[in-house]
Amino acid sequence: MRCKMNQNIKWGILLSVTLILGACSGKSSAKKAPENETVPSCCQNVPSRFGSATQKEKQGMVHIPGGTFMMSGDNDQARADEFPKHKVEVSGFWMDIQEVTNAQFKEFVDATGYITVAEKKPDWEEMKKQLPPGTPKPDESVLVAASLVFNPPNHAVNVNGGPVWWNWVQGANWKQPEGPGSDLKNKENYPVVHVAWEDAMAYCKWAGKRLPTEAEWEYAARGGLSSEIYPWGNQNVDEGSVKANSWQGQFPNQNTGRDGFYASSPVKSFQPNAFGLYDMAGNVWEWCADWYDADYYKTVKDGVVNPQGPKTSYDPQDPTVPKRVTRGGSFLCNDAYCSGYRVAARMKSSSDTGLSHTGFRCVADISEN
Ligand SMILES: [Ca+2]
Repeated sequence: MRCKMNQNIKWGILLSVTLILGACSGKSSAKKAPENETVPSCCQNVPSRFGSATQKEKQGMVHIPGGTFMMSGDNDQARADEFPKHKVEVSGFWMDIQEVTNAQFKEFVDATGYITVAEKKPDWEEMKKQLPPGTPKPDESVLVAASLVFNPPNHAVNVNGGPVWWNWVQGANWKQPEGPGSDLKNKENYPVVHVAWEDAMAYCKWAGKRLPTEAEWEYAARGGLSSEIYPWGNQNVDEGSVKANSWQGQFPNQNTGRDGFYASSPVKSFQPNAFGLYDMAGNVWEWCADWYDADYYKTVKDGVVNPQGPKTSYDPQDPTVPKRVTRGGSFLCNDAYCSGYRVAARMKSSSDTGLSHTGFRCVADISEN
């Protein structure tokens, strides 16, 4: 184990971790995870019935006009993986105006019988491929259907000392977001969470859509602005009118609730950006289609058209675990921790990870009309 952490969350973290802004130092010399080696493709696992779902109308989506923009970090909060700044051209596409809600995900599950990753017992043979060689098999009591639930400490902690605020909770999943005993009553319009990347891919395919590329996501989040820090411009998230669902106060033990929400919030609770997109900053992280590679931007040619991301994953903080990009930040973000609500801020998570602050939205190609 690279990180010192509570035994109870150790394996949950191993399955997933990646919220790790500054959590554990990693070895940058590790080899990249070979392409197609460990993470099963979502499309390989999705039964064919999903592919035959009726194409949804563009209801609930907005047309994002194509164009060019300068991708990546705009202020001194930008991290190394956000550079260099480079010109990107993106073709027009449709994008969901909101994060996929519990009600929408229920419609998908009701129609297909789909079972999410968090609802299945982990497969040790697959899991150990993402762990350092020789890692012993955990106790069977840990290898259970579970997901990571935010569990704030009642005292200040070193946010760079490891993500100690996550609990591996048996029975936590999209239907029981806080674990057994919790439900979705009065949360139909909240973003679905505890969905792994492959769950998000399956939903989008069923809906006749797809996950956005990282470039599409950032282009859309900027809402036509140029080199601004947030979807609304440059005013700090904690200044002026409430702009997004983030964490106000001292993370992770004190939340003033200035924005009205301790945890996630109903979609469309805050003003949209200029493209009409809600919650592109804060609320829940959103899966993108791309693999995450900390060095990817260094390999991209200026003026690249519709980049699809790297062919392999590489996270120097966690080099054995292939990861996908997440964007937009969550209700747990604040400037002292991750500032994930910046339009350029990149995050990553392993494909099989479910978390109580991660969801998604879909896009669709114009050509699919
Ligand atoms: Ca909040």
